[in-house]
Amino acid sequence: MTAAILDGKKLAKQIRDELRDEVADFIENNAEVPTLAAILVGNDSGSEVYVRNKVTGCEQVGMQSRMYRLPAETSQDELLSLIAKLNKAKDEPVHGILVQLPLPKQIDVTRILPAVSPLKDVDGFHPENVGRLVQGKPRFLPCTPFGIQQLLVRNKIEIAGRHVVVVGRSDTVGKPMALMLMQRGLGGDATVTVCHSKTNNLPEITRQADILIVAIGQPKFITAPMVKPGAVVIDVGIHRTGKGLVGDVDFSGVSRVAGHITPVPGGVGPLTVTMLLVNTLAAARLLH
Ligand code: BQF
Repeated sequence: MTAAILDGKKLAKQIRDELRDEVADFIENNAEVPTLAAILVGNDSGSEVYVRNKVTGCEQVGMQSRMYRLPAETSQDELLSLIAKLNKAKDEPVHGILVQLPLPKQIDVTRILPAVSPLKDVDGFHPENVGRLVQGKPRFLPCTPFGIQQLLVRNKIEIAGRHVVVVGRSDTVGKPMALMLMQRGLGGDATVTVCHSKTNNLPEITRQADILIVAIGQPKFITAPMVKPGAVVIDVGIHRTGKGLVGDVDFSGVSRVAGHITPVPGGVGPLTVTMLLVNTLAAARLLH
């Protein structure tokens, strides 16, 4: 068997095409351009690329963005005061605010995420928005899980009733992904198992997955024997190596057993950025 590629780049382009029309409508009806504020603290090279992808994405769909670059030695209070200013943003509109992660170590992320207005929290990381997701009334869905859910739904991959195994339990990907897929209704109704670095007999569990979602942060961690023949494999990992980007999945081995697989690059990544744009338009609507 050789797996069908789930093309995230192509779907991202399609969703951006849809968004461009919706953004144009919004501007016509509200005389205001949906605007994203992106805060980058320090100069981590990955983060630089990610923020640039987001700014470029805004341009592509006709939204505005403002980038706030703070030096690596910025204090927590300095960051909090910029966020407070953007929360208000009276004279010039800011509809969505994102603080690029990870943050330098002098800043406690658990102090920063609750400081972003929950109505502008386009990453969906504010505790109120996390709580809403848990209770089945989401406001902003976290971008990576949102993108993965769209990839499955729009490729007509059955989710309801199937066994999804999520490998990784981060607050940004694994945890919200599990919640979204176990939710009732479209894009949900799955049976979800969450595994992580301390799970015993991991291959025994991953082999039971109809849909295997991997966000464990270790290059080529999932190998062919860990995958059930015909399974759908979603690779969230991104690792820079001498031979380019690789994911958490050993693509060449796993694509021989899986039914569907996402590539790296061009799989989940472009969708993560695109769902941020979707959330920014949603934030602009929320504030009108
Ligand atoms: C692609 C991210 C880890 C930690 C913080 C396109 C992106 C990546 C890959 C991108 C990511 C990863 C982002 C590709 C944003 C995804 O073509 O494969 C886009 O920009 N991402 C982030 O903002 O923070 C992260 C991963």
